Amino acid sequence: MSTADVAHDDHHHGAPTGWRRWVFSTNHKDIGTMYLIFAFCMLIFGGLMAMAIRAELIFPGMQLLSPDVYNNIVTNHALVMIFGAVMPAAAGMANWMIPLMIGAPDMALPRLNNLSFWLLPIAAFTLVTSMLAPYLLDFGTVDTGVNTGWTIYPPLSAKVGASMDFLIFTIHVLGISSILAAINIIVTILNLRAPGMTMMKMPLFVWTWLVTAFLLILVMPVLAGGVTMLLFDRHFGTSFFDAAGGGDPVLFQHLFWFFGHPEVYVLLLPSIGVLGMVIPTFSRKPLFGKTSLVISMAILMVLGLIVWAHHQYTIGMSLGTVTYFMIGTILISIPVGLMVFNFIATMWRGAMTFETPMLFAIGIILMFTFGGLTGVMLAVIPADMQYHDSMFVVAHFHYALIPGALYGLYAGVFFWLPKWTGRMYDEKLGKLFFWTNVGGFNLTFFPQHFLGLAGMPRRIIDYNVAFTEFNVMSSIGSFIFGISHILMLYIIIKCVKGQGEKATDQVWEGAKGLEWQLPSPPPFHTWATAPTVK
Ligand code: CU1
Repeated sequence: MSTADVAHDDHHHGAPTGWRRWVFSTNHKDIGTMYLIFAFCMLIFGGLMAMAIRAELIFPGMQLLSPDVYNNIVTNHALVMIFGAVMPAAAGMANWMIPLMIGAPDMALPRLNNLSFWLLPIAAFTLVTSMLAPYLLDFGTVDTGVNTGWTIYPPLSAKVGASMDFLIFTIHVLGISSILAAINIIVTILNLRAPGMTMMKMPLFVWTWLVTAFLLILVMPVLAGGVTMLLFDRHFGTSFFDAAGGGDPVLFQHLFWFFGHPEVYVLLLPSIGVLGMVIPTFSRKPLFGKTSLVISMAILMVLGLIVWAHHQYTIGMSLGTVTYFMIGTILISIPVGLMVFNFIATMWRGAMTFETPMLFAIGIILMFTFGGLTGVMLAVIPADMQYHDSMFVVAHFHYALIPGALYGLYAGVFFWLPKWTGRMYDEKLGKLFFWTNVGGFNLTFFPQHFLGLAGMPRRIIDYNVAFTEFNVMSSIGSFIFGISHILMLYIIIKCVKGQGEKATDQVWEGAKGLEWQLPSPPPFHTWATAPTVK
């Protein structure tokens, strides 16, 4: 039996049905689907929190929230989007596509795969418990909710009530889930490739996930260690981060950002992998310089691990130290610039068409590059002394992460929806979604650059009346941006329900002749013709 035949046997031999099919699933497609559904729910949850933030900030003064509730929402918006929406959505795509792309029958460790997913709803539950702790629990402490921001720096995080303990537990569970999923992906890629599928023949999406998985294994334990030390400081009498006991709160910042900076690449790289599939397809040309893309990624990974303290220029490091971190950070623009160049060179003189996935892909190149340029601004020490903790930083990282991570995932959803559901999505609605979403996004975050440069601090519920106009624009943009996702949900539901025209085996005519991105067994059409989800 060839690997292709095995792949079609997913649901034979008494595989569980009904709810058992999902709860006990060891099938990579079903688990991938659950990841994607979970991620979309978290996207809506995190998005509603973002809209609450923007509703509060639409005018100066306090209209809706108290400062503690506002800070609690700011913290959890970030955590939910990063750990609940982007990472699980990327993991869902990895589950669906990696075995198919390398000709494997399933993930290498299917039961571990099941565990990795089902830890997520548990983490979501403890995260919501943490959010509601101030209202539900009384452990003899005055609990404000986690009002520290997602970076949970001590000494403030050492003083928060029980909600902080729930959050630390949530981070532990999320960390276990990510590490297990990363191990599974690495083992699958290294051991389960079909004969003839050499490493350099692997599609870029598989490569990006291999690098992402290694990054996760390298940095998640550091975050877990950091929050464990914080837990010990809080309850077991240690003083890792307490100056009064001989500790140093800045140590936590180092541990956090040793995780936090590579985490940006964890969010980013799977989307770069989607670009590597989408741009050649709609340019009708092979990917330009795939080897150099893989090498760039390796360089990006190494550099990404040694630049963390650019988030901490203001803590009073020596001039030599900050200079090192500045130069390292600016060096990152070389591999990233090379990637952008490769994608543009792929499009160059191609027979391009502009279906929804391609619109998002081009949007990523334009807007993510813009976010990269403000990143270079922030990397420059004297400039950062001015921009630090301002709305400029908020604008910068949303330009990096929404195009860089979210739009790559949207491109992937529209690119692969026909494969997943067997139906073509409504192209007109897809384009409408793209334009409303991109319009809303830019209206939300572009004005925030000016707010930051003018001195509006981030993470503060109120602001000077001089900042009103740009905040009104930003809030209106965020409502357009948020509401546009109802359209995305509608488009997806239509496909899942089997409405719309049937997808062909090929789906994208532009993928014809691009065998380089397809494994020999199984051929492109076999994994399309046996979708698990009807
Ligand atoms: Cu960073």
